[in-house]
Amino acid sequence: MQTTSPSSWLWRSITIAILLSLTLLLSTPLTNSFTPALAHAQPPPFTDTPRNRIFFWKVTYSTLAPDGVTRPVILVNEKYPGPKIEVNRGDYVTVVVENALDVPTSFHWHGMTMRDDPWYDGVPGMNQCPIPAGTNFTYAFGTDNIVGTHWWHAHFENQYIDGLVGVITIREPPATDPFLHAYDEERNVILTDWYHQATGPLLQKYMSPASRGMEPVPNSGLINGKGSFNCSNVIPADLPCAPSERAVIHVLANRRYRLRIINTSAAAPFLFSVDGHQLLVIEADGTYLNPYLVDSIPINSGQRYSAILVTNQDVANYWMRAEMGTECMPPGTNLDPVVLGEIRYQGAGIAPPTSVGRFVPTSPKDVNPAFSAACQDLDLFALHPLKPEPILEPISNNYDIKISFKTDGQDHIVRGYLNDITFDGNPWNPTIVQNLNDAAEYSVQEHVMRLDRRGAVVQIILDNSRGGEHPFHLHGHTFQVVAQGLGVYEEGKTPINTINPLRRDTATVPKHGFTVIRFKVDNPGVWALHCHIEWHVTTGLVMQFLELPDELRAMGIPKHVAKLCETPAPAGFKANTGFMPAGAKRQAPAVAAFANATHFH
Ligand SMILES: *[C@@H]1O[C@H](CO)[C@@H](O)[C@H](O)[C@H]1NC(C)=O
Ligand SMILES: *[C@@H]1O[C@H](CO)[C@@H](O)[C@H](O)[C@H]1NC(C)=O
Ligand SMILES: *[C@@H]1O[C@H](CO)[C@@H](O)[C@H](O)[C@H]1NC(C)=O
Ligand SMILES: *[C@@H]1O[C@H](CO)[C@@H](O)[C@H](O)[C@H]1NC(C)=O
Ligand SMILES: [Cu+2]
Repeated sequence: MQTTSPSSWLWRSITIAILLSLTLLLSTPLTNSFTPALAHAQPPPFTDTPRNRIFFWKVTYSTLAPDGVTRPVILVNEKYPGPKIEVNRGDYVTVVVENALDVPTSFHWHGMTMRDDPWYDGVPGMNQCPIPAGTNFTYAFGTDNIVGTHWWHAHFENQYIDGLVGVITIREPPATDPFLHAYDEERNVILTDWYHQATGPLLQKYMSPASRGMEPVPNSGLINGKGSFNCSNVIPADLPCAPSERAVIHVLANRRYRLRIINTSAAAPFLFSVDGHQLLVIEADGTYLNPYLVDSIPINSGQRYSAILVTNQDVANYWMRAEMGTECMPPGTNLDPVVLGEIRYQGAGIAPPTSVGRFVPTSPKDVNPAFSAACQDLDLFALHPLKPEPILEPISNNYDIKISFKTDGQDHIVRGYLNDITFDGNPWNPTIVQNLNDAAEYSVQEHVMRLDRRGAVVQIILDNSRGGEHPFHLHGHTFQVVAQGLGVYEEGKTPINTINPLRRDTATVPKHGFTVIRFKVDNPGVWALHCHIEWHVTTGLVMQFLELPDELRAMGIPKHVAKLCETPAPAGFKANTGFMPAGAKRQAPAVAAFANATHFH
């Protein structure tokens, strides 16, 4: 077992900082020139006392042509990607959302554990009722013990595919930042797949017998909200299309850039690389790592990595490549699977790069078996947190979750199942509110698992031996990834990562494989476990943990959160299925059950 003493942690941090600055820099002199034009907006200064940081967001319909093709979108403050939340660890974040749409919405803060703030996790039917059209709602959450690269996105129906996404960066105070001296500047690299149609029609087609469960295939991909689609290939041909510019990241030679790489895809996994350069991975989903050098990074929907790019090559322009894992996706006819952006060295001019491919290792010691097969994460056994923690044991609750897709034979629509349950909750009757009522009875399809004992260790075996890949995300926790592989997990036989396993919040369950995660019961709330392929959320690949229900009940619920549930489901929304397309069965929302609850504060 590894030590976790603070002195060891400090020692490791210092060693790594020194090693990084030496190994990365000695070969090339550091230039001290500073070009104001390249400087990004300054992050908030560090303060001794945490601050409340307030953001005002207006959610509206708009139109946008990020890859040249004009389409309807939904935006926050008219921005795509949406406004960035950048705060210091320990700050309190307040987001005032003005919903100027004619439909409800809600927001989830992916990577925030929402300790003490479980009502603001943003999942209708679990933690809140949707924010009604034309009203305001305020989210508020703390960031104690959280650092790194995260993101926010809408969690109502499939609105995030239509543009409701953005970055959350929680900065580490310099005094404790192990990588403070490992990089000079930072840049965001936001990757996404992109559709030329709004989600509504795509969803209607997907949730019909005709799709036979084939997910809508994206048309292109974007880096930092920019792409360049070939207008000759637009379908239908009369969609407005004009040439557009790719994302450009400006850099100076001989500097070190922390790239915060975030995959906000609805469907496609990407392989990210920069021609001619290697990448030193230092963070996964908010967990600092022992630095790990790779040529490319597979990054699945919902996942984040920070990697240091050293601009030690010839002064020139280089392609950034985000290659969609088409072998992990249904076949598409109108897809450009390689999304390009530019790394532009200062002094290299503006001609497009002529670089032709990913970094090619020249010596065997540079060869990094980054991932063992297509549609998988970076090698689990090669990534270890910088601050070691022992594997969680002994296991108190073991869940074997089988992932499958099938039709129920009634309507011939293919749906996703976790242990033969396809999720079907009521957004207007959330679990957190039902829990206030001691006699709450959850339906089978709400798929609620109770975790009653504080300190218990939960193991979840995600068994996907029969299907395609799924990036699974757990709300409210970072989990340990103790095993991942192909075939079927066998207790006692399959090797598990017992030494300082990776901790993150989104892990890929490989095609025809398994992933095993563990976490400790210590955070009262209602936490979704779901596939982050947004189409699979719609089709039922979702379940929920009701964690420490008694403590949660004693916490009550803020008045303005409870008030959300007083507005009935608008016409056209099927109140008992948050995740189904509009227009199906209609049903009144179940608000009466908690109308008189006494716990509201
Ligand atoms: C919502 O907030 C905005 C901006 O803060 C304000 O102008 C507007 O009046 C508010 N709307 C409602 C319905 O309270
Ligand atoms: C765009 O697509 C057309 C038709 O497939 C092709 O002929 C043309 O070369 C493409 N243009 C570019 C810039 O790739
Ligand atoms: C992002 O996630 C999607 C969905 O799993 C995946 O298809 C795509 O390849 C990922 N992108 C990157 C850059 O890994
Ligand atoms: C709430 O309490 C009031 C007064 O006690 C009662 O008249 C009403 O029927 C109650 N509503 C529900 C939904 O139980
Ligand atoms: Cu999935």
